[in-house]
Amino acid sequence: MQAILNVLMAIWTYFATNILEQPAFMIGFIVLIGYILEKKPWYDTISGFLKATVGYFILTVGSAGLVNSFRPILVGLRERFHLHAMVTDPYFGQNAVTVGIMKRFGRSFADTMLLLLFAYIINILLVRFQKYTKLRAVFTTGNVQVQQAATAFWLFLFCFSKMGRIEILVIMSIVLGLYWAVGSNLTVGITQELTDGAGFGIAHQQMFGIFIFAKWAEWMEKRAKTKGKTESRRLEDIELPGWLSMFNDNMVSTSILMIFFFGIILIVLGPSYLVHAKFMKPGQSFIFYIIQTSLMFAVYLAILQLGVRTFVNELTESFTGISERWLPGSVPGIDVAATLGFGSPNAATIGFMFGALGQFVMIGLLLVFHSPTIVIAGFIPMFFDNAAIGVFANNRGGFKYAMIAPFICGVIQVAGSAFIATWVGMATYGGYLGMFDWATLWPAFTVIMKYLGYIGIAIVVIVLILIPQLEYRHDPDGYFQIVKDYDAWKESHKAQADSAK
Ligand code: ASC
Repeated sequence: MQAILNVLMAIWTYFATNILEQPAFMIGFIVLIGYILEKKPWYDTISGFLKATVGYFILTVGSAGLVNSFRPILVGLRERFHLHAMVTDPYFGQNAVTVGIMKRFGRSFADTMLLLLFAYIINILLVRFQKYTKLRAVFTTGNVQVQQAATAFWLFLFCFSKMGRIEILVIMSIVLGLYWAVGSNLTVGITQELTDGAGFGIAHQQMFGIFIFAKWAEWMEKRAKTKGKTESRRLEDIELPGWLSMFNDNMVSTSILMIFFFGIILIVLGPSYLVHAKFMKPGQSFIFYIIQTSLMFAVYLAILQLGVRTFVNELTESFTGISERWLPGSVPGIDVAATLGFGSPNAATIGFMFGALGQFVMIGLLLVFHSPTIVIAGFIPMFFDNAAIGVFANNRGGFKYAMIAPFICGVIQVAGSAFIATWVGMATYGGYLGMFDWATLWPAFTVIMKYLGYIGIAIVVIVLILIPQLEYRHDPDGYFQIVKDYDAWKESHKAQADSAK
């Protein structure tokens, strides 16, 4: 028996580390299997697999390029000013858990693979029994699942430090599996509308945030319209006149905005620090260093968007194979970066800038009020959360919300992360995940579970289960149609909207 279990575990570990945690292969294999089920010719199947995998790898090159170039610059602020500060970044957070969990709770983090397995199975079962659960999305971004499992492990141990290994594993798997399924499901409708039916949802770390800000923008805009105010147009519908027209071009606007944005940060860091920290070569021109660094932002953003264009069609076409056979009415949840290839490309840049502004304002407040934890804004939450929220808020409400929503998000990201990381003791280990859901929803779960114990767990589970039910009730006819037949959904939705006018 033990031997069989060991073999199964080895197979799972192989799958998890090589495929699940490498979303490019995960998406590639989903396309491969989808085309096989659709009985496509073998050469189309192989082409689809390669295009999807290569496309996703291109997306990863873009997003890793952004992270690797700009994270050190922001983290540099900590070193330059000798701050004892915690960095909000999923990898710093994961590191803090790996280092701290033994010291703080006397537990090792070796069960992550099991946690991933159970939570993943729960996610798939929830979608399989969709008739009852109303859940439509399977999480496929394994790299972020590991970070979330690590953070959740700490939060659960903080609430239930005496709980045994198995109990905690079971409870965590249920809550995390539900969070993945429910969060990703929340994004399905708005992502279908943004992408005009590309057939995916988001599987990342700000799914609740995106849903809330998208709906908020839509609601605010509707309310403004009924009051007869002028509408907030979408960024892509605005044609700037005269010299401002240069901002109509996404590559140009991103470059200019980033030269200002990173220019200021790099000047604050100063050339001597930059040379000392090996960012700049001795003797290199500071001005050209600033320009080049800032322009790389536009380069990586363009790469990221190329990646999205490369794989999305394959994914859209092939997933019907899987959904028809195995998981009817479902879509895959994928990396949030994929949404940055849709809507207005300028919305991503603007969302990032305003999110950063919100984060800096909140960091200023932490300093002014002598918060026990000072936050250094990590690049990943600053960019990926706010860029995506900018894209969605612009798509549903208009350009005003592409600024306001990320600004509010930035403030909350820093405040929520500082609160939770200080309270549960992760701040001491230098990092916290920092993305929107982990600065809001998960701290709320933690408060509920810490004070209400098992009843708290029950409340969290029930709330998560109820969310898709409420969504379904809101629109029982369109709820599954929007994934099964987007064009038909669009037709009937348009007819409804017209008759409401
Ligand atoms: C994360 C994380 C990353 C990025 C990436 C964005 O949360 O861990 O590596 O965002 O997924 O494309």
